[in-house]
Amino acid sequence: MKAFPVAVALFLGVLSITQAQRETSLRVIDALRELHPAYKELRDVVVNAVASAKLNSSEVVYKFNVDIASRKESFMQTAIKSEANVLRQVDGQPTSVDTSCLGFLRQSVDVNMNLAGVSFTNCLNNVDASLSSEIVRVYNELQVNETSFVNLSVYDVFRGQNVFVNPQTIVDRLVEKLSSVQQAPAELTQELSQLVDAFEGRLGDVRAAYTSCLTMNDQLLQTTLQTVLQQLQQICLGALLPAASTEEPTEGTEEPVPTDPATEPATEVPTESEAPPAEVEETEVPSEPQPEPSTPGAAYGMVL
Ligand SMILES: *[C@@H]1O[C@H](CO)[C@@H](O)[C@H](O)[C@H]1NC(C)=O
Ligand SMILES: *[C@@H]1O[C@H](CO)[C@@H](O)[C@H](O)[C@H]1NC(C)=O
Ligand SMILES: CC(=O)N[C@H]1CO[C@H](CO)[C@@H](O)[C@@H]1O
Repeated sequence: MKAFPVAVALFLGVLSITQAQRETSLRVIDALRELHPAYKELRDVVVNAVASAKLNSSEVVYKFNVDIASRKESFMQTAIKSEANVLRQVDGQPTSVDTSCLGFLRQSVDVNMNLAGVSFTNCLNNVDASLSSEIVRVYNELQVNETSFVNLSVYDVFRGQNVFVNPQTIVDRLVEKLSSVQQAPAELTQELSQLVDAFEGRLGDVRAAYTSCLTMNDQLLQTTLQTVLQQLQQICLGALLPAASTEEPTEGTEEPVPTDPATEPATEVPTESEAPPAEVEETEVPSEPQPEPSTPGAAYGMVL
């Protein structure tokens, strides 16, 4: 009968040590429960930040495309107006001027407009290639960052540990993890907006290259059209008419749409609505032959 209380006391002692140990093991689960919302929040923040960065780059692409279209339009209008101007001179010559000579000039104007059309397409092809590769690049960058952030494992703290043997170590690691998880988002957001800004900057370069491509081609066109006017006088023995006074005399200085005044094309851009530029967006391929080759100027008579 004497041994019994001792045995009981021993048993209770073992029991209480074991129970304390088990309490700590259960605290691991509490710590884990605390970590879960923090992780969820991190994932949400990352997903939102990445989505926001993607939306922002999408917006950048949209503005870029709008801008490219309006630059193209203004250069096209300049070309069309210049053509109309030269044809006005050619068509306005008195009957004493050799009509076949004038016909050659019309053909020359026509050919050079077609060449300008080729150049518009070439400039745009460069834009297309650059834009595609820039989009691929920025999406890759955004993808990389997303995975590298979300990859943080919740459960790697258990690796090499036993939840019943050394629970406190696990709890400590979880607490440490919690604080690192809570610090992550701020720097992520910053990194992402830097990526988007860099993307926008690179597209700015593409746009500048496009504008200078158009400008160079426009100068070529203007030169050839000037040559036609000289040929009109020198070869066809015509005389230049006085400057057009009947059409759009004053409004010509108004700026058209382009959004970015700093990099404006240096051409004087006609705002008005002479017929064509409704089908402006697409890359027109001007190679198909004119339907009526015998009277090349006829189609342009209406433009005047
Ligand atoms: C992603 O997970 C792997 C496997 O657990 C790990 O080796 C790597 O360090 C983790 N990367 C990051 C950024 O956490
Ligand atoms: C996206 O644009 C919004 C509004 O301009 C800005 O507040 C946000 O920081 C941008 N996000 C990123 C990741 O660039
Ligand atoms: C936080 C992070 O992973 N940032 C990376 C985003 O992607 C760029 C380009 O791949 C890396 O240089 C950054 O380290």
